[in-house]
Amino acid sequence: MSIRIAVIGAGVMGADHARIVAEDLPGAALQVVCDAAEDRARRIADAFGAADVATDPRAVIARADVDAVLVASPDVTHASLSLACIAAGKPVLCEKPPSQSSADCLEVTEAEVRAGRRYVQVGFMRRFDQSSAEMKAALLHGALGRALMMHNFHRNVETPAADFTADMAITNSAPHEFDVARFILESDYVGISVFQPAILTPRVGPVFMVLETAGGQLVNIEVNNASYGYDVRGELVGEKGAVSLNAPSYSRLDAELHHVADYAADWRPRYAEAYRRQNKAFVHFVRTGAFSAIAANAWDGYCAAVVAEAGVRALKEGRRIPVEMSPRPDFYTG
Ligand code: ISE
Repeated sequence: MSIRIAVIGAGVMGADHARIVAEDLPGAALQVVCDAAEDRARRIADAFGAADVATDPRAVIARADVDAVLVASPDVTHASLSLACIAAGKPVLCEKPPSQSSADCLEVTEAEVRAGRRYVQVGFMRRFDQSSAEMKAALLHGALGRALMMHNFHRNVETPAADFTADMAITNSAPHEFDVARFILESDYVGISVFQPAILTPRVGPVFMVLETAGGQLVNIEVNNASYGYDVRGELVGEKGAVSLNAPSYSRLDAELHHVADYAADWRPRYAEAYRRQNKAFVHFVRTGAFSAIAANAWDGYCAAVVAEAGVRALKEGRRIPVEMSPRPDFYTG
């Protein structure tokens, strides 16, 4: 029998997840699309053949015909909806970040520890991206020697929201790098410094972060609204070599003394395969109870939120801020 999934939130990511569940996820069925705006839920439900629409997420989580939940509503709702899923005993794939408040993220981990089993997979999909997987493999297999530095560029075409601020570049965009660098280097962070160039356009200007890991590495991250295309790059530099991320590119136009490759307009095409793999890992978890070794769990969500909070302070106060985390519960080791 198919795993019946409710998608909560019918915005950009909710619509994309609904499409993946309906069209690209063997063993899963799109049961309900839920959004505060019923017409928006209806549009997505009709487009992808969902069995039902709803406007009350908590009622949806409680439904007997819903086996698992995918939360893609606004960031501020993620933690409370994840808690509702844990209380209802329903596995949840929650879009990142679980909350922009580390205290809320910690509450989610505590609820899971009390429940005594994993419920929450966090949507840090870059862990499932083939280029990131190959970066991690190169490090693990010794091709690089010890890792020293990781450079990251994260350029959006435009600000993801009209009211996007430099703080949100740190709390909404950079958590992807906080998480994937921590995943690849297998080390937590101990400090973060944040800079901005003195020349800033009225749009959110670049934010440049430098993080230190407990393992002694440096990680730098540029988050920027670059206009020309969605462009994520990364390079991991080790003692003996370096490995860079390549974006998938299926063609190149050569004409009139130029060679041209396209950029995506946002993250969905760039990470299409990563989203598919992530969602498949979630369905496997729901079916078997085995949490993916690659996927981010609630503790990983907490770690990214702590770093983001320190980053916001570092920007505001213009100084390095130590990253201080609660001790990791045994529940999340191994
Ligand atoms: C957005 O919320 C995402 O999660 C995208 O993956 C990221 O690239 C973008 O910067 C965020 O704003």
